[in-house]
Amino acid sequence: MNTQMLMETAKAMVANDKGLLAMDESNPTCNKRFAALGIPQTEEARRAYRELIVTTPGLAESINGAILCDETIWQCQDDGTPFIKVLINAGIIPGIKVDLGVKDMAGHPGEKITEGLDGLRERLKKYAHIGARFAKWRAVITIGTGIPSRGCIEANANALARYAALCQKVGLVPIVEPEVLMDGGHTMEQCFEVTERVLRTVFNQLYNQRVMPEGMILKPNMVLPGLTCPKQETVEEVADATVKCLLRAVPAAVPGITFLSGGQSGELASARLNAMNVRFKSRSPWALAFSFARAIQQPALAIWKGEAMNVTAAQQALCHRARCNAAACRGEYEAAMEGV
Ligand code: 5MM
Repeated sequence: MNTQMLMETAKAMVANDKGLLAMDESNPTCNKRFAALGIPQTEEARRAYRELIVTTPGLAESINGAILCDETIWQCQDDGTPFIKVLINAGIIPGIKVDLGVKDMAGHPGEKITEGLDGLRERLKKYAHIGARFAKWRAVITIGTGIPSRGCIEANANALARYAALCQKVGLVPIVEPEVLMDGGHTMEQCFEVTERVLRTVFNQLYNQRVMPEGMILKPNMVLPGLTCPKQETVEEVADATVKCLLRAVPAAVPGITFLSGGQSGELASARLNAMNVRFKSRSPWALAFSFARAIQQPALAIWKGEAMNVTAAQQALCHRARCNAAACRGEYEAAMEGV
């Protein structure tokens, strides 16, 4: 394991108050987003959309790294240049989503387990060989009646830790993504309790599997009330609860925390991340940054609609959301930035 290289890559992923762009939707997820906007669900449409993203002028001013999926990492832009090379030339570190998706967990009604450990070490070597510098694996935890169960949390945490250990062995920085879903009517307090329990279990497992915390990135959910909970806390209350929960469970040796957006609107995700940095940046042990997919991409996708003539406007929208989130990493985002 090249510990120095892992530490340098992890630091670079959250350096200079910038974050990560998640563009790693699996084909079914990408197709779902396309279908909602009437965009054809073809390999060529997905390639054209990803070309729009990676060729966005100025993206590297706000984004340190981009997470690709397996289909995208082997694709090229129109002139034949591989996307991975386009990103590296732009100064953006390429990474790869390596889990094989979530499946119903046997014996655990309503709960999910992430698959993809079989054959992972060979796949990781191939990705590292073509230039990927980090990887990502997502586990999904649902809050509901009697769930999450201990069995579900422990199995997912163990898979995350085994994935992370394999990544570090081949020199890839693992992004560890345990997502407590926003769906449901649970309170913010319930989300806090579950998120703390999940993170403590994940870091125990990471320790057991000898994962070096300095050479990884955590991608958690923010601590939020469920989408249908009648009480929706303020931006500041969410920021306080999220950082309090992370301070309890995440070692200070981890260089960066890059949040997922999980279905929040772009504006709310930026505002909440901003509030965390306004209130805690000077005393936070880790960089507090972003690794959003929908909260960066959604406006651009809605403008593009699969039409070549909309590419420039869509790229401007993408760049705008990326800039808003970089401003949030500095604690300088304000609502007035929207609508510009
Ligand atoms: C939670 O999803 C991750 C962050 O995206 P949002 O900011 O939109 O919540 C995202 O990286 C996700 O893991 C990928 O989109 C891949 O998901 P699928 O389900 O397509 O594998």
